[in-house]
Amino acid sequence: PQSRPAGDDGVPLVDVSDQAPSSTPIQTAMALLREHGPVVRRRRHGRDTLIVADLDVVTELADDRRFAKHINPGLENVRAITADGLFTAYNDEPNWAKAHDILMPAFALGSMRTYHPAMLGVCRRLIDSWDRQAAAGTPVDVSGDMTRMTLDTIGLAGFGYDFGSFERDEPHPFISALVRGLNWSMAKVSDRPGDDHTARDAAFRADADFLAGVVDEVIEARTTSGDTSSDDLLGLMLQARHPSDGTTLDRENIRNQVVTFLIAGHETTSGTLSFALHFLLKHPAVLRLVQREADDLWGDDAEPEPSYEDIGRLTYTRQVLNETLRLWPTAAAFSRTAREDTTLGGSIEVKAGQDVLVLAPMLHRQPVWGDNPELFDPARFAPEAEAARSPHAYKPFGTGERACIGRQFALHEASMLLAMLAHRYRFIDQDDYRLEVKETLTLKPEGFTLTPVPRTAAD
Ligand code: MNH
Repeated sequence: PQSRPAGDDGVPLVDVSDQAPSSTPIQTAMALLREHGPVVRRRRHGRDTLIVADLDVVTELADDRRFAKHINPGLENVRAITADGLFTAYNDEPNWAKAHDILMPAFALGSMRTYHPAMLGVCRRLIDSWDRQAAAGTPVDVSGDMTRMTLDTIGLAGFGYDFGSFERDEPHPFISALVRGLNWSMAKVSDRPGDDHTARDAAFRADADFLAGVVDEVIEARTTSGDTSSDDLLGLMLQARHPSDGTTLDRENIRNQVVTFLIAGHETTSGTLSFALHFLLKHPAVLRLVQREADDLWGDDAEPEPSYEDIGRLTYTRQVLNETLRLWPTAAAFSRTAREDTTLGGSIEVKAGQDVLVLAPMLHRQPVWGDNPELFDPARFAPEAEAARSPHAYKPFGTGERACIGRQFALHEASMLLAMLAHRYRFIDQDDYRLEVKETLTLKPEGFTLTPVPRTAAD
């Protein structure tokens, strides 16, 4: 890349037009910031993107009065699948506020009580599968199994639909199409002007139509069943009327929301669980503490029945997940846009409508995290440590009114599974696994396996 010294505003400009499209754009951007500092202007084919990780700059960007969510080129491409669903809606699209208002109560902490039994059922599916592998002494495909688990969870808890992922060797066809669709959205961002992508784009259209068709069947099954309960996301969307105007969401928007939840609700959480298991495998003392916490709740009960309340008591397990999302926030970047012409960081001019990319993995490695930010240490999330730190130093769930709606859902599901796994198994690192981070639209450990061994009284 062509790097020029800092301009008048002190921001290094790096032209990457001559670089081949990267299959790891987040890690490539991380390397750029490691080399040039926490604020960089990246130029590609004449288009500039300001990429930031500096705490003061991110603190300014988090002010919803000055900045708002920006639908960046990647999300713009995802709109071909999810249109005005919550995640990809423009701020001023009426269906954003409408769906947000209708769905918020379904994501409040207390609502996890409703999803808890479905989540627990799916944890048991995973454990049954690991028990079989443990008996055979074969390693488990961690990312594959975490994806099976989170997909079945959002399907059952959200829509009463069973993907039956543990009965399949290959991913569910819906997921294969989804993954190809998301890869298309990501790859398209680095298209070079003039290249011909007709065949690729046609294949994408076929996948997008297939996804819509599957979701329409799920909705159709519910509406023809005569089931008018509203205790899951689908029921709520079909029944709930907006508090102020009394209307419901239209059918096409419901389809966009269902696809949105299936995308947003499973890859991110599954990546988080996979990274967390990687860290537990490499940090036996941390694993011990998670086991202690689980043992305190469930003793040596081989088939514990975690209650909804138990999950709130898994405070150390929660710290492990927080620290995992510090080092590898699985939805690694989000974009902000200026509402008016303004100045960032004292000298960087930003025009109204201009976008700024926040690179969370680098924000999470800034000096506010101490002088050894690469070290995995869940004590960083002890209550006193958290209280002493700026809330803007940590943004794995985005920021402001467009922050993640599913945070409690993800953390409830993930802490339950992690604690249940630590309670039941020790983990053998049979391949001396070295972390390699694979990027789709989200991050996950590539080729990560471990061998679970049921714990005995001596463990
Ligand atoms: Mn989630 C938005 C990260 C789990 C549903 N999510 C976001 C954003 C981040 C994010 C970051 C903001 C993106 C942006 O500003 O452009 N989400 C995560 C992570 C996990 C996660 C790291 C798991 C760990 N998300 C979930 C789950 C669900 C979900 C689980 C649903 C069941 N997330 C959403 C939705 C949005 C979102 C919906 C969009 C919210 C909005 O804009 O109103």
